[in-house]
Amino acid sequence: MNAPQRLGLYGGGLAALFAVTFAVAGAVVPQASVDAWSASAEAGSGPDAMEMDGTEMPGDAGGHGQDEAADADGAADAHGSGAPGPASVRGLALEQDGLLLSPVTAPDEVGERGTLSFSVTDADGAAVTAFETEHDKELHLVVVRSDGERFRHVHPTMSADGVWSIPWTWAEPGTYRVFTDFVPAASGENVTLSRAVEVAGPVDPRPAAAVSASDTTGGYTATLTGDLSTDAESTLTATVTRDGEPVTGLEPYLGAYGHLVALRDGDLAYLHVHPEGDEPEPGTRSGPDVTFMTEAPTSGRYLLYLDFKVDGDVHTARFVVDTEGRG
Ligand SMILES: [Cu+2]
Repeated sequence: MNAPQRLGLYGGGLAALFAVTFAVAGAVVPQASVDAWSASAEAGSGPDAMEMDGTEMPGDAGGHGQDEAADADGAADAHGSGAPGPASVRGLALEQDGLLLSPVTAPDEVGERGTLSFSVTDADGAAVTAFETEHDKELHLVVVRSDGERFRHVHPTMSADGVWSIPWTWAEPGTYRVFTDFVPAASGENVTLSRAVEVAGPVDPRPAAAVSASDTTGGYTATLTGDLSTDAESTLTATVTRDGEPVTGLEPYLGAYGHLVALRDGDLAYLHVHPEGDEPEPGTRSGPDVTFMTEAPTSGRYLLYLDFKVDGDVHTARFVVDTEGRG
């Protein structure tokens, strides 16, 4: 197939796909999310290439946006016009660097116990089985509803043939974004792939996220200080307290004393965040502060999720932050 024909097919497929998406999810997905996911798909990936035969890749030019995003960490790598800002935008497509996220299998209905599973495939359609350990795990799975609710960050296990799975139950209906964050051994470069998954049922989406730098969960209060900047990497510090007293018993979790996931409100673009400081030794304790470095790709509102571990339990606090700086 030549390029124009192929593009035509993708175009038709996309039009049909989004028509269905609107019909199914129009009531539950913020329009901004749909627009952004659509724009992302048009810019970068053929969402249905994978289902057809697992081998047909988007055209060479098609993945350009993702390439730039992936390279953005590497500074002066010029890809010509339309280069995004210095911060990387990830996770808006099921393809990056020639790797594809397979369709996600999960329970069909709310409350149904089952398994969530998927694989990562290479350009030949073969499942990738060699991953590097990053933040203590070979693959991080983040699942969140399009309105930022029902966040989960978990770690599935991989079978010998490259199928990742984890026991799964949906607590509420809605449109979910399923992110996989990993480093394939072949490239050593971090990749974030995602897909949307629909869970049928009536949805009562949360109102627009209000800015909030503090959250209480499981008796612990986490408060975020520092500015999220579009101009440069900046430092964000989460401080954990209980009954007003600083918590100094934070346990190592995922190679740090906490793990932060940052998503752009509206399209759930996935930011790269890294903890500051050396990896803690097992058995050590820290707190009440945990410090992270990140940079926002655009001005606007971001949803931040902090996982921290105390007395063997992992808690997740959510913050809603607007960027500082230009814009
Ligand atoms: Cu993880």
